[in-house]
Amino acid sequence: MLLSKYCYQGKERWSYDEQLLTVGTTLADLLREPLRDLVSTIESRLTSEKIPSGLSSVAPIDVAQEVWASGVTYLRSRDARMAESDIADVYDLVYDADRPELFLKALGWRVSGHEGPIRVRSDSDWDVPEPELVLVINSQLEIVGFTAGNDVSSRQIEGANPLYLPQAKVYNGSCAIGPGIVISDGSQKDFAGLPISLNISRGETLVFNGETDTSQMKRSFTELASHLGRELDFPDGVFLMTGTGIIPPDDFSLESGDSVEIKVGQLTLTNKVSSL
Ligand code: DO4
Ligand code: MG
Repeated sequence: MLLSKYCYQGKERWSYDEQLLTVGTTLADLLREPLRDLVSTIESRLTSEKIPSGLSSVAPIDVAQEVWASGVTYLRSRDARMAESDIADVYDLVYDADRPELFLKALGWRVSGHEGPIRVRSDSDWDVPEPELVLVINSQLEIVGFTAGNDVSSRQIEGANPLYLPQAKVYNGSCAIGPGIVISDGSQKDFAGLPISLNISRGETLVFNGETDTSQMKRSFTELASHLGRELDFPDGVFLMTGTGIIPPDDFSLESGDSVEIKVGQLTLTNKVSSL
């Protein structure tokens, strides 16, 4: 079942599959509920209004949620970071450490949705998309669903010095999620072995494609969520990107106009690199 968000008649409206939820329903209203009550809470807010055809979804997040991210959770990411940096040890150490790398990626209002713009920084010339499964976590730190995400990053800036991580990761157009949130059935089996793929097209030409799946991750999703919530409360819920296992070759860099398609399980998130 898919929870999505639309802008309809000047109002933000959440929907569950084909039906709109009541005006005024926020994601926080849903993420304050325990997972066992989530579906009944959603159903209690269903209206008889269907999503009008032709309406495009927006990022399935509100201003009340933050997007956090995990890094170096796949061997492929550890190897790429070690290759791009003169200070390779930090990545090797964090890959094996008990404590994961976690960083604040975006506030809800900064996030692009499906078919929204993404960007590369004007002061960087080595930039990549990072296709990631994004956990949706409630106020009780339960994983209630997932969406697809793009942790657009500057390899040049992070490679120059790991202390530049916030500048490599956090800038206008660096975070996209969507198109909607797949609600968990509570068993976690809906997250196991999920395929993830990345296709990058330049005009009509496919310039990169790669695949992985979530079984390649070094850490478990519950481990990442519990580390995030150790000393931070999320009364309105939070999103957590779980790291990339797909990295284009070192001579590849994103360009304006490139179209980036990320698939995570049944979800497809597409974004174009804007020139603005
Ligand atoms: O330390 C860099 C972060 C790496 C990252 O974002 C990832 O592995 O996905
Ligand atoms: Mg990442």
